[in-house]
Amino acid sequence: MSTIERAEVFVSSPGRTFVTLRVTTSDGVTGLGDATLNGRELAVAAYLRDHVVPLLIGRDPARVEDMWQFLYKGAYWRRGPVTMTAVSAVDTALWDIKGKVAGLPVYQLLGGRSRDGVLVYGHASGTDVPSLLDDVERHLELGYQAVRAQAAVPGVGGTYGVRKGTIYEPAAADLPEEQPWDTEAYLGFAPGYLEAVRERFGFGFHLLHDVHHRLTPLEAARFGRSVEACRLFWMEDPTPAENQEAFRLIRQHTTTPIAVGEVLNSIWDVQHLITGQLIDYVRTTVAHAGGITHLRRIFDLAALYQVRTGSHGATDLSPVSMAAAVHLDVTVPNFGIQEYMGHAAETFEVFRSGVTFADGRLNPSDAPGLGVEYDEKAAERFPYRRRYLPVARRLDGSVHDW
Ligand code: GCO
Ligand code: MG
Repeated sequence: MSTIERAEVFVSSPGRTFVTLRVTTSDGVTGLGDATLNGRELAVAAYLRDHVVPLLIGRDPARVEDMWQFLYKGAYWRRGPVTMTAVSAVDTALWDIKGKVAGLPVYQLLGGRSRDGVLVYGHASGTDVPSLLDDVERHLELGYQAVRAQAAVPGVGGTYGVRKGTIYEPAAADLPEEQPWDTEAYLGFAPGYLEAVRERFGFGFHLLHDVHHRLTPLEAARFGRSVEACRLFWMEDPTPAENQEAFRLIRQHTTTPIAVGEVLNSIWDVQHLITGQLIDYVRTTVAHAGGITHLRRIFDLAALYQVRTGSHGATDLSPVSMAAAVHLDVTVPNFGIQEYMGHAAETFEVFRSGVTFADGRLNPSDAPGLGVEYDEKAAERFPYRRRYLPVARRLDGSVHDW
């Protein structure tokens, strides 16, 4: 029997920080997992190195489900982003190994294709409305069939979702930047630019918008209603999801679809949102919600309630989890859309991914496993650099949801 011989944790910052797990079997087969938790990367690296890697050695890499149960139930302390990101990395690496051993791409192990490609949405943003419109145009020219639109709110410095360089990356400073937030200014401004996008480019593509947990349920209801004529594909994270009943209030007032889940990490965290039909799209990801094994379970629960998938795919998900996401997305019956922000050029010096983009869709590679390689030597050129997500403060100085 082949056993797990080695598991290594790599931390590097090619463009942004990534934590990568590489598992090697006694037959010399390797598997990769993404263990990146934006701004808390080293906690997951330590969880893996100190508490998980010693448990893997000598075990059967083929027992993917059993390993998930062993790490999840065996820790006693359940759920939470650090634990679940670590479990995800191991699970993803074992699926990669299983595919390589079988000589099949992971999507074939998951039941094969349900669709020809994975619809993605790209990120258009602007420091003002004209630059947002230019960026929407650029995305449409690149072939995107779905575009998220965000513009800086006048007078509100550092609005989330607005790109500074070529790639949007909110974790930009060594210590958290503290940015002002004004809800009334946002509510007075955002519906207008979404209307401007529809006015200029029409309805022949999907339009999305991320509220980034900034509103109260009633404000979110007002926002959702005010943009109904724009026929959004979704409004994302309209209010924080700790109090899930809050979404019922939003729903009672608007038909704008709701997407939630990028910060949630287990089926129990989304159970009420799904079974109560309080959301339309579930945004949990491979990297943060327990790997392919657990995410598939979440998606199956969602299918029972006509909730579709819309996984997080920001720059803080490495090409390893993007590849895993695409393998899963191409198979699930209730797929909705996949976020695709792309990565900086340096990231691809370290990760070689076989995922391809054409006509607004992603496709997994047909190489055995996930089809991603990690270049350890190249990674050494990009030592770890600490970076934190910003913190938002209301005009009176108190902390707001970021
Ligand atoms: C999204 C997100 C991100 C997050 C980031 C936090 O919808 O893609 O909201 O941009 O802010 O992933 O780590
Ligand atoms: Mg978001």
